[in-house]
Amino acid sequence: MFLIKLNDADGDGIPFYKELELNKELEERGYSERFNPKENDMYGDYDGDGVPNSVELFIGKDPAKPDVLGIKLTVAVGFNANQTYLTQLIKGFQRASQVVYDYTDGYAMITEISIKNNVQVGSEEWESYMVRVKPESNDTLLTYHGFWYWKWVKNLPGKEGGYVLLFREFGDKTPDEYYRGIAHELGHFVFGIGDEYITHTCRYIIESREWECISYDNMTAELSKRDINFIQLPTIMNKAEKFSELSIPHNYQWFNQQLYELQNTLIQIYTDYGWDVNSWENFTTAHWEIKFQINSQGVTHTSAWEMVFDILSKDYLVSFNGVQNINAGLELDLDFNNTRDERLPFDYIPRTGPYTGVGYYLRVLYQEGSQ
Ligand SMILES: [Ca+2]
Ligand SMILES: [Ca+2]
Ligand SMILES: [Ca+2]
Ligand SMILES: [Ca+2]
Ligand SMILES: [Zn+2]
Repeated sequence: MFLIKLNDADGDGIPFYKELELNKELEERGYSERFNPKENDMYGDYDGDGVPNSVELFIGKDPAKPDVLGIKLTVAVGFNANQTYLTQLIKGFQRASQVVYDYTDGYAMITEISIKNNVQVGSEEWESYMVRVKPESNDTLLTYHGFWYWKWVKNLPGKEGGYVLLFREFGDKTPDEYYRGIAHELGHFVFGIGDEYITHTCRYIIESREWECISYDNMTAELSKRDINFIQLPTIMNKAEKFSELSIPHNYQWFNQQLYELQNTLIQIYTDYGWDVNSWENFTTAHWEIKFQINSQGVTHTSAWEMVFDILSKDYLVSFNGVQNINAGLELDLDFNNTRDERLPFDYIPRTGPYTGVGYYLRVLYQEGSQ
């Protein structure tokens, strides 16, 4: 007991010598804030990556180096949710945080949600939240304007138009059960990644007033009728319930090769259904066709991980979907060689996990509303 007191006089759980060590690091990196051996530094965020000092130490990150993105979300609940539902909603975000931490291989997590209960759907207040939970059930979750998370972060005009739409229930699942779906939507909202369960070949159906895109489930079924086995991408942007990781360059090598080899069969199948298709490229993923800029240079045809790497890494400024020059300012070391990676390491294979229970550290701010 006596020893512990000596080493951590301020009681913030960070040993005295560690605070001095971190201060040296902060100084070297040019940050102005310092740990104070006489004061509680738990809640500070001296490297500005969005994750509090104590959380970084608990999960094995560095509080003096921007090495994990802390995502902060505001959430409006469009009905008078009871305690049980609010608990399920919070659990949903805790678990979603862990899925995001997994698919970014430890480089992003949700650090804070500000929930307001009982907000009138469609009101001006409703539209001032990044995530909106509608009172009804639905069989799909939606993101309006991928990447617009950064409009909110930068407080840009028109940010209200970009948001994540959740529902009281997704199918018959409550948020604590559909958290993988939330993590998929944050893939769109925060990182600008596109879907990998559908192609970019879509058409407008006048009768139903809906867009229809060729999906890989449909393609799988059509090909299986012809005894052809089709392999889908093993990614969370394809099937959130089944897969946990993001696509890498290698995935697209074999996936697009497969489309190329099946080109004639696919063109025949979908031409018969009235689609205007003439090349394997019509069957590539919605994500693959995303166009964005890095340091003002146009980029297209990349895997999800390459895009996420550029957004997170301080070497690049990413512009996409009307949001200019975004970068989370992090230093990534995905190959663990103690040197910051300048690009996604060649032949990078996403890690399983990490599972550090980061959801436990989610900070929840709660406000009761009245309609
Ligand atoms: Ca201290
Ligand atoms: Ca921090
Ligand atoms: Ca850090
Ligand atoms: Ca992972
Ligand atoms: Zn999606």
